Amino acid sequence: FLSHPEDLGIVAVGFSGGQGKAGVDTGPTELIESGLLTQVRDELGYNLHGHTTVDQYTDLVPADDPPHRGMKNPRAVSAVTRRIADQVYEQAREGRLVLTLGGDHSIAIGTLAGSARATRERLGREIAVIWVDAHADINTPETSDSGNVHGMPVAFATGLAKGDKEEFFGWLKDEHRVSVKKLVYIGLRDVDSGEKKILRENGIKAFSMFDIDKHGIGRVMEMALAHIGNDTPIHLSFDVDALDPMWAPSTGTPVRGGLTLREGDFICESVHATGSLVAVDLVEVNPRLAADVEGAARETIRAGCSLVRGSLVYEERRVIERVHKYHWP
Ligand code: HAR
Ligand code: MN
Ligand code: MN
Ligand code: MN
Repeated sequence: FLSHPEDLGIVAVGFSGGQGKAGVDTGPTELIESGLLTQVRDELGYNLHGHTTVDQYTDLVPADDPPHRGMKNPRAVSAVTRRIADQVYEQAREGRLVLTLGGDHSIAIGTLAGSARATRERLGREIAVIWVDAHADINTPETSDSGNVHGMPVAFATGLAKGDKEEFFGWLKDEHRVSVKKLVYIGLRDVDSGEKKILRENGIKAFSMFDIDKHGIGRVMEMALAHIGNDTPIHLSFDVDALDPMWAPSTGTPVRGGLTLREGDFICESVHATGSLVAVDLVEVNPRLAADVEGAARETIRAGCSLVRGSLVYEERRVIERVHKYHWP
């Protein structure tokens, strides 16, 4: 689906307003400073385009941003995700694979909007979404207990939650939306009761940690990709908290009993191997957290880099790459 598979459009999002913990806005800087993008360019052979310096979106964050329908920072998150949607769209419409580095997971409102719109315009196709996360992030403003928008992006992206005014996600139109029928979850283990109801009522495909234990990650990926169907453009949105805190301790809402790093890498590699990947998000890396654990931030960044690399490795280079990646950095 990519007209330039060797070209990568980068969107680096220094934004934390979808949740309450400072520091997740420094995630992309730390990932980039650890060498992620130079590795992607020099070792994986991609040409880099787009926003390789981190955008803080300070011009879009109002001084006063009281809650709306229970959502915290609603104007800021709406305005920032709207900008991200344009940034992703600009890269995706060139036929480039788009890599977005977050930032909290609210930013996926923008990344999905941008890639859904570009894929519709460019190919006349709907994207499928593979959402890898401990959480379902499908609360509506009304079902959310926290009011944190990073727990709501899937609801807005699918239209299960609708914006009202322009400044409260009213800018999201049908062209930005994704279908619940082409959405697949992997790694779930902390889902709110209101979210379980939404998943059930909409027949949304979800592979929890139970399913991964039962079938193994290989079979789960076969089933997940079969659900999407061959020959469908795929947007992979990877929340680093899908990994067990053993591998990714520095994240805002860690949940025990998660994926091993190898299972996470396998998910990314399997999606890449379909040849249908059009966009990847890596979110919720917060280097400020778990500071009491020796090397926590370094290990989390290392894990994040590994996931991104797994999703980008050219097929013909994979065998060599497998040897490389465990010796890097
Ligand atoms: N479900 C809870 C809420 O709505 C927690 C969401 C946590 N989300 C993330 N992203 N860390 O997956 O607030
Ligand atoms: Mn090119
Ligand atoms: Mn998430
Ligand atoms: Mn999560």
